[in-house]
Amino acid sequence: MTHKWWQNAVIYQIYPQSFQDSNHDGIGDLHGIIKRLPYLQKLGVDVLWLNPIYDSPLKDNGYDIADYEKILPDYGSMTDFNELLKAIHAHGMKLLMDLVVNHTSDQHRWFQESKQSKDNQYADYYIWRDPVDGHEPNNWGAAFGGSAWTYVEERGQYYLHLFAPGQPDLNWENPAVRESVWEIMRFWLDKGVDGFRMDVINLISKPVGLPDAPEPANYAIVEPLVADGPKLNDYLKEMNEEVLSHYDVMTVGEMPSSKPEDAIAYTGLDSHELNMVFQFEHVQLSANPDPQLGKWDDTPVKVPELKQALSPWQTALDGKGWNSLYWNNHDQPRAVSRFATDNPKYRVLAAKMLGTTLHMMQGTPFVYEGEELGMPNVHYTRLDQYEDLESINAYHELVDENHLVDGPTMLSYLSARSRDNARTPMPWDTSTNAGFSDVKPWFALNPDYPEINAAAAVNDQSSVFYHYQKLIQLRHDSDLIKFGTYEELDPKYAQVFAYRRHYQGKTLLVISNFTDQNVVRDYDQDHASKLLLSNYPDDEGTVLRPYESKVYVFD
Ligand code: TEU
Ligand code: CA
Repeated sequence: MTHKWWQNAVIYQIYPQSFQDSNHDGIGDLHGIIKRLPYLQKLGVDVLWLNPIYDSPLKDNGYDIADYEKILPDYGSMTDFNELLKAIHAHGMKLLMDLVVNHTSDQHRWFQESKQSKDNQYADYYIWRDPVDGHEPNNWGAAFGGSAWTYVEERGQYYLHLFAPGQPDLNWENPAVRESVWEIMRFWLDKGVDGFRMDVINLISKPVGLPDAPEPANYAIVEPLVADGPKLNDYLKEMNEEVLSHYDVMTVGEMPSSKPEDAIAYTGLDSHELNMVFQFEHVQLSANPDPQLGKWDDTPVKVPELKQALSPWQTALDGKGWNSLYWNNHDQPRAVSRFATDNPKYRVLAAKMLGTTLHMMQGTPFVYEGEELGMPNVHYTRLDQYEDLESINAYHELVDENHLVDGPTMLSYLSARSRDNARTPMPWDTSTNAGFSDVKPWFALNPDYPEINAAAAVNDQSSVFYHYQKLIQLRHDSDLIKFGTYEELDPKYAQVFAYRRHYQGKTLLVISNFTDQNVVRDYDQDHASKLLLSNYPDDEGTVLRPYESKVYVFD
């Protein structure tokens, strides 16, 4: 197999609203990103992925796009964008845009026209259905609460929205919709962007007949029913042939509910579809056993389950497709709090341990802003501290309307799982507003910023930042890390995540203690040729100290 540039890459995700304000309005913007490029270059990442920066009413923080070819004025202008792209390239990095085409905003002109009548140019751009016995066409629940259908008087019909009512789903069956999407993609690629992260791209082909889901038919139940639909492979092949194959770019498809076999079909070298997918198995662990509560729970992840969620992807895709690797993004709570600990005594060790565990796997690693500082969850205790519609709607629906859970319990679930944990502004230094802005930020800073911030990390050789810098360097320098096959060790053992990688006669051994206890475990580490990386200054062989993580080479 010929190696591709994105197999050598580490990608850094920027949540533009919360990265860096440059014009004193408390909102991150494109010039702010330009200002921080040297920091990202120092970290050593190759590619930046920006969450949506297009014109939007921001019902879902930009995942509701009103104009795909206009920059949100809060973030800047198209001139600013051109400048940003040039600056990213000048710093030796590449840029991925977020392509959100399962749905648009209801403010997009396609939808504004579509909803007027059944016979306008855009009438079939969305998924419209007649009422059934005066009700919604099926029982599907939407991701952000309520029904997935909203009625529109003018047409006497319902439209489908898997997410919020302000996010109507596009009708991919309509060739004109697909052609419109290809045009948007060419618009950005012709500007020189280096690829796309594709939002919920495995939801674009809906199941034939839109059948009812089993009750409770909430989004957690609906999603696997809609995911990986009958025409998805055809649409992706068409996209590849029409657009992607004409450019040297990379793509990553966000694919909730997908399984390794699906991912091989999408990312296989002969499939001509996408380059990699974001799988969800490891971030959908420890959902609530009560299906009515879906993702809302606060139980910690169990290590054997985590191994079982990650390892099969490593072995199944090896030589057949390609993995993405991530702990964090703008939809997930902070990894150190979720998978390890944010107890101040261990937080730095734990963040490094998680970084090592993931970055030594096969695939393209993604680092989410603040992860390189080991940022923890924000630990809100009141509903009015949240901004995210998913969190706020879920509270009202589950507590106030359906009485499925009491208020304090739901607040504990939100504190563990809310997307807002990841969306607090980036803490740059100890100055007022953490150097993010010189006015009050759009969303409160994590109060721990006087201690956890980028300046402190850059000034401390033993920080999480330098550990990530090292992980990135090691990957760049090593074909064993990039391409080695994966061998899971100790699958049932609850304290330690361990695996080997093999490539051209060399072996890498990765051992991570996920607990705050000393554990003794023998993986033959005493016979290694060398210790490549550790989060402790010395080595005690088979004794693994709290959150200790070590990488050995055998040649
Ligand atoms: O996320 C889709 C997704 O499957 C979930 O992570 C979702 O956000 C939610 O957590 C369901 O419980 C993508 C985007 O990443 C997310 O920010 C958007 O809100 C969503 O699509 C809609 O565009
Ligand atoms: Ca700003």
